Amino acid sequence: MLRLRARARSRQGTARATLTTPAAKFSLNRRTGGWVLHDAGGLEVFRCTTTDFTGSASEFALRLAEGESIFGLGESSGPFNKRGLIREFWNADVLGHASCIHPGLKNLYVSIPFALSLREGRAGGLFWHNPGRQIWDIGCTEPEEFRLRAATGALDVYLFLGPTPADVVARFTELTGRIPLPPRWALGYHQSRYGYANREELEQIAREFRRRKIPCDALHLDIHHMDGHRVFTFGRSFPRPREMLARLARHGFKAVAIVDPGVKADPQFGVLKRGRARRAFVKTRDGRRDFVGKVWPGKSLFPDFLNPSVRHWWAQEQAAFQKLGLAGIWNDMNEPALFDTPGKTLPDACEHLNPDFQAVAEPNQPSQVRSNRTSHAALHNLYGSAMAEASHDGALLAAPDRRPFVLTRSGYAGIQRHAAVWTGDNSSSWEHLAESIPMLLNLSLSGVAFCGADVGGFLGDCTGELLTRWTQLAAFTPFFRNHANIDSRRQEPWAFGPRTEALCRDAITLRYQMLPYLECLFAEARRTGAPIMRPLLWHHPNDPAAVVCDDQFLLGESLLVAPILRPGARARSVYLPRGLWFDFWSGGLYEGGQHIIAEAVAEHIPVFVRAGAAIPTGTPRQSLSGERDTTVNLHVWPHGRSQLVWHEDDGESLGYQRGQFSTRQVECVDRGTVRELVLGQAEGSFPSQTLAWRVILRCVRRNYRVWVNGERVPAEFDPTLGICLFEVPNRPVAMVVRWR
Ligand code: MIG
Repeated sequence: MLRLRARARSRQGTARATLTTPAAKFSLNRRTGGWVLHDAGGLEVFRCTTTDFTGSASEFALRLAEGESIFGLGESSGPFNKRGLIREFWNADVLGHASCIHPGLKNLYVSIPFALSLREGRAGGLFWHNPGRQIWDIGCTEPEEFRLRAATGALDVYLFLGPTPADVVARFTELTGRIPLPPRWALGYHQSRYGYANREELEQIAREFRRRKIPCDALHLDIHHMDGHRVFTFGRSFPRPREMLARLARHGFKAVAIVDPGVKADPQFGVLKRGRARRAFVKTRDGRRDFVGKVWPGKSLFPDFLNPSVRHWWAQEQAAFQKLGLAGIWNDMNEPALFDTPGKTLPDACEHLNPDFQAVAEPNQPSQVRSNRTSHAALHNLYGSAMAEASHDGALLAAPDRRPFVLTRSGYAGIQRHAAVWTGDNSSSWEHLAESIPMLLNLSLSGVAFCGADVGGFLGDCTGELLTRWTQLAAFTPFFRNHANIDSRRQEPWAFGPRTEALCRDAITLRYQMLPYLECLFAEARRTGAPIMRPLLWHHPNDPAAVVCDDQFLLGESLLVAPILRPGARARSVYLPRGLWFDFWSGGLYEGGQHIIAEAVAEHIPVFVRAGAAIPTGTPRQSLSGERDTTVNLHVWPHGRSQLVWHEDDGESLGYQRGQFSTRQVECVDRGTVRELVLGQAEGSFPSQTLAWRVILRCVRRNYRVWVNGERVPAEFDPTLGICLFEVPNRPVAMVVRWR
């Protein structure tokens, strides 16, 4: 609302106040606290019927229009459309959160009180910036009423205009921030397990990947590496960690170590001593004593990450640890999760002294948290985000020009600025495989573009078929990590025999081939806030069948992924939105705007390509460290047009933040008999490493004559593959490639 005021004409009568901008009109009834937001066309975006800020809690209610759907809300289990449900924002450790195990589960590890409303193809957004407990009754009690309540704190609400979902999310992420570019290796495949118990086991896993030629870039160290669960340590089962990490690095493996917030209450422990000396820990309700609670290390103290000097101290501690050769940090239990308190987190009355935390990215927002003393209850949902920010800072202290990789379980709106998010303890079940799709789509719509679920499922025992289908799906999700619980059966790609291994290898290899496309999508997410993994409604908000679709997703604009979600499935129904689509595997052409039946072969899941797409791909490799490709494949599909921003940078330094990247528009134009690929002039100061484009015209039946800026180049036709292939030297000038 404040943002609206900045450019608005306002009129304040006694009973009504209105704000008018070229884009919208907001009118407030001061007697009832009700308000209405209309867009420029006079259409209602939100109507608030009552507002109540008497007392310490605040509350307001919106009217739900007929056919209105509500998406976003950060991380949640259950259906994609949240209308009809009650959701709570209170970060908590929930074991096995699939809705079949926990029907009606209301809260999870990440709280993002942001709603994307969609009605008749028009989107609007709402964010209630308040990190205390919130309860949203989204048409559950009253089918046409969306009631929002917070237990503490201010009524600090932001409204975002569409008309498209992309407009809303662009504005929401303008406020809360967009993802930084991850290091390139982090886009590869990660392998984890709770826990690789010792150095030999970890090194054996690394050897197996290389021996079996399964691409892998990262190995995760769960709590077993520590000395008695003391944070930032390596215990005796991982001797000479520096040498171990260097050795893994030589074989192309980055190591990511878990870091939980609890600091063991061991008076001899350096981290504890230094933290105490700095008064770094969350206090009990009287504000004088350090709060002590139980978690993995036993009795533990909890760093007060909401305080900037504590974040700085933690960053230093982490940097010293990371300098051993750790490429990434994995923040777990940072809701924070406690074992023995009634609420399984810090008690509400615990005190934070001098909290000062910029929860939203936009400077000069009045909503920044700042005071002398605040109860934990008022700030609870920020604890995870504040820890992730400290971790991100720590990574930068350890290596000032290297892109941090931080993975977090807990967070609040804006978490994407500091960490990737994984969806915590799911289970090895088909239900949870299916549920990971709406979960990741809603997280993505809430600004968290870099997200993923534990591949294969965390709790329980996976099967070869489930692992295969999960790996085939997750190869198309932004964060791609296989992880399993301590008492689950082994879940590495080879754990279920050679057939599963081969299928998983193929899926992971395909991921590596897709890397250039993925990099473009990450760059787009950074530039505009657009999710990498998108619901169909992102590009088809006016198509009711696309809007409800929660068992398929788009990877960028061009790929439609329709995973196999049932054991033994021989086929599945796939909804293709309007337009023409190609079967990615067979090249078959389909008319969209209908459901089709796709065959479910074991080798891959159904994937479709939008007609006219251009998809850059690379050579498969075992890991992403090392030289990048000098030739980029550009697969061009017929019968349509498309646009993509090609992005290139060094993949590891922060140079891109200083403008050291290069981009160019890649446009496919269909002029009937003549087709064109227009490569815009390269922009930006990063010298392109690409020497040539290998253009692959897909689904063609004959050879073509090809011109690059008017000059003929030779092309080759492969009738069995149905492709026509030619090379275009990569020059920074604009190029028009034409074929007929
Ligand atoms: O109490 O570190 O979600 O990924 O393997 C469980 C052990 C603590 C929970 C995480 C999971 C991790 C596990 N952790």
